[in-house]
Amino acid sequence: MTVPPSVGTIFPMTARCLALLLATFAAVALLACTSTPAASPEGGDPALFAIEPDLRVEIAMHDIRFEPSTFEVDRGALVAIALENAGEILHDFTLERTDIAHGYRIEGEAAHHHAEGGGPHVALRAGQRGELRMRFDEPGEYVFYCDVTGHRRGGMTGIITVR
Ligand SMILES: [Cu+2]
Repeated sequence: MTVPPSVGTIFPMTARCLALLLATFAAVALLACTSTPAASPEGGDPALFAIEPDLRVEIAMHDIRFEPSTFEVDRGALVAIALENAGEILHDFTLERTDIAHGYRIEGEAAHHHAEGGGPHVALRAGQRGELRMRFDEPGEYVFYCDVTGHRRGGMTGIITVR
């Protein structure tokens, strides 16, 4: 003879399952929020956009090279680099040195999130434009490159000479 389960034994189990289910949904929702932060179309120091740059340079990103890949700038000058992704795939302009004063603005939706505290880095989708402003306080040669996998090794790199 089988004993039918009483209401008392069914309900606690259902409540526990429901609680577990809700907790799982909450965890998934939280994970979705933390893993995809809102990508900002601008970053760095906004004060660098409140003043006129001393030098303007236009750099096109092709598949896979920068054109031009070198330019010179005076120490202490504010340089504005107008970037355009003229290629078919995602590219970025990344400065090797991460301690350089900079600010950027991207037209349209940002390709991805830019890490807080990182150096100059502007990622652009095909056809997208952006502007990166930087000021170099020390003379020397500063390497920039595209951080998309394989691009730097493939020759997508350049040098800024600060006099
Ligand atoms: Cu690239």
